[in-house]
Amino acid sequence: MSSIEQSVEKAFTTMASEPTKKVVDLQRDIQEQQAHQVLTTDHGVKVADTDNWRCTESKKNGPSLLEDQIGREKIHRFDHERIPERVVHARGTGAHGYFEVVDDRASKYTFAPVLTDSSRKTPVFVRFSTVQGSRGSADTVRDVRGFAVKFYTEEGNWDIVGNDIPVFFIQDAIKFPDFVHAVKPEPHNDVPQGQSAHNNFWDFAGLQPESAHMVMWVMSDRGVPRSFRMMQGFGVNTFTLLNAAGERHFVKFHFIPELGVHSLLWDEALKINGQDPDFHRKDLSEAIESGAYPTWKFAIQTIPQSEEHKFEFDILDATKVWPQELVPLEEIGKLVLNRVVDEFFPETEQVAFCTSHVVPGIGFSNDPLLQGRNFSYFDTQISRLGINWEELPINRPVCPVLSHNRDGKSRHRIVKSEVNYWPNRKNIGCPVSGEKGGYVEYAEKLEGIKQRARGPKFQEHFSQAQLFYNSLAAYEKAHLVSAIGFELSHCEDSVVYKSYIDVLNNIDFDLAKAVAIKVNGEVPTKPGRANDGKKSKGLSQLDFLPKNPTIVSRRIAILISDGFNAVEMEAVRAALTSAKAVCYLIGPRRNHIRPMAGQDLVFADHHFDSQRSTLFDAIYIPSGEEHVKTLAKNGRVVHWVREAFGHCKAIAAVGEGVDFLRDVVRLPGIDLFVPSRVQGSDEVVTSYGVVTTGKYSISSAVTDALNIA
Ligand code: HDD
Repeated sequence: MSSIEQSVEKAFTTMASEPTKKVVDLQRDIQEQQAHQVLTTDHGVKVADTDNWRCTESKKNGPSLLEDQIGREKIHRFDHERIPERVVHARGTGAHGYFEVVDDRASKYTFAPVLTDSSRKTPVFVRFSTVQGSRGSADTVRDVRGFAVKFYTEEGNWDIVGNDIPVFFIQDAIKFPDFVHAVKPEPHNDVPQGQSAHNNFWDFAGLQPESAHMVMWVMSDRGVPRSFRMMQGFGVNTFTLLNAAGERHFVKFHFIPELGVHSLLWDEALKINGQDPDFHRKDLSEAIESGAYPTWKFAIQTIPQSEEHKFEFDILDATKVWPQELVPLEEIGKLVLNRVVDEFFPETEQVAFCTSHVVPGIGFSNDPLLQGRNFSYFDTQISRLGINWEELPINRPVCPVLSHNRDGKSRHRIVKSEVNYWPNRKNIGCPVSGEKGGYVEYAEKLEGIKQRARGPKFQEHFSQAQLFYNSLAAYEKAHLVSAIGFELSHCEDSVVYKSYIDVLNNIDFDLAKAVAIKVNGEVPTKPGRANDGKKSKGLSQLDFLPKNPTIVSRRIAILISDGFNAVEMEAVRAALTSAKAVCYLIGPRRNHIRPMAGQDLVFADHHFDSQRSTLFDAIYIPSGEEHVKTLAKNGRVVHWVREAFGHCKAIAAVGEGVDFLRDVVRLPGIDLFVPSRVQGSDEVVTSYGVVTTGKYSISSAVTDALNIA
């Protein structure tokens, strides 16, 4: 065994925090650059001057010479740095991690060791993305989020190319180019970027009512996640599992975040787009680097082959969920992300997923969306990365690869063999039976007429859109009305915004009326379709509040200025930090801030103008008379606190900080809730937006820190 193979072998059996087999595999290609290392050309010759193009008589401004091969190489390489961005999901970020089986009950359904062998730790690479915007667009736009997982299994790579929403806009892959053209910037002016609030998207959605269910999800709070770490992931399409007895089940894949499912408010999302367009990608890497590893439960829903037709909806229709009441979730695994990439381009940009990449024990269904996807992904990688894209370090499997496929542009692998075909006299690269691990497709009986048509159950588009709407909490419904109202208000063609009201009226009469009033639509006088009042579990985000709410990795701003109480602040900060929240001191300048007399200087991490309340989950205002007077005179700080209050964030204040808070947020109709008293006389005031926004109060950590009775 070579030393690389030995380290690869070792890595596969190591513990959670140690590198996975894939991470070790990538070491072959990683070049650690050292300080004072010498610059060379790409052909390895040391470079003497990288700043001046060779020219004649430089002092007299002579022309640059074509002969300068060092200058030419530098420009050649630069000219070709960009590759085509992904036609959708161009904006994204990724991380490494692993997948583990926590319950081997899936062996009832599949013989795939990745889903059944609890002794395995399968390396994964996950890429999260937005759909509509280009590579440079902002993170917190209203959009679907991609949730693509590459499992580097011992049986080959398996990709779940999913989203944070369990259904899709269309039922048949042949509609994908129409849908994408409609949602992307319009052809005549290339507007808008990173949003669906425009004529063409809503025009298409109105005329293609199968999108109604997915539109409801994207317009709900799901469209503006607080973090990639706080979203669900869904395989969306119906796949199949095959067990050792040769029995087949239909399956849907789910990832459920341990932190719960949380969203931004739309106002926050809009502002963060400008304040920090990289908000989500930074959030992911900061969490991983601080050891707060994002973790998801992995669950499956299964339906035996014999029960395919037992449901009101078609289980192969990607615009439908399988309600949990009918098909319960079974938790079988855990996904953990524990390592950021070393270099963005070769890893996150060059990673390429294919729904067609499955391993023995996992297969496809006749879901017409999936069938088309199975063609599209491989195809798009050829134009994005070239035919040998599977040899790129991030894409190559960790198990042995031997095929008779050869050549093509940018072939990396060097294969030492006299034969590249089958059958051959040396028996190299021979196919093997299913018993020996060969991928054998399920033998499925088919009969019928070849035609361009969809099954009868594919014709019904509104019942599950209604189920979703009915299952939302009142505040979630209100957010949804505002979101559709926002989007339709950005459509200038009245045909578009007026006609979508008809679609909404097929979902819910009150919803249609509320939106129509907002956007100048025709207010309906009777429901387009009765609302049957049915609800289902697992659709509202409130169903995903974690059992043990946590402030781990939550960002907390501590507002300080000269004369603040540093001793008290340090006590609170220590409590918050030990609860693994991330605290930032925000002051009038990024420099030393002078606390109360006798206390040591404290260095502020940022100044009030450089950050905004929207970038934090909670605020804490320490005590200190002079400090509070300074804060009160600063309009930016007053805005900070009012804005945080308006966004229902947890706000803690102590001593004079409480008076300041009262003055600042004393708005008509809003009463502050004063939950408890600090031992002695100081009060802690917390505004509770917890339930309505899914944000957690920092009050328990503050309570502990200040030893509140
Ligand atoms: Fe797709 C990318 C998810 C339908 C064609 N898709 C892409 C990515 C995700 C999804 C997460 C980004 C992968 C990455 O990070 O590199 N797509 C979905 C889901 C769908 C779906 C959940 C519905 C169930 N997609 C879909 C259809 C087609 C495509 C029906 C075409 C017929 N998707 C593509 C693509 C992309 C892509 C054009 C662009 C970049 C890429 O594949 O690698 O081929």
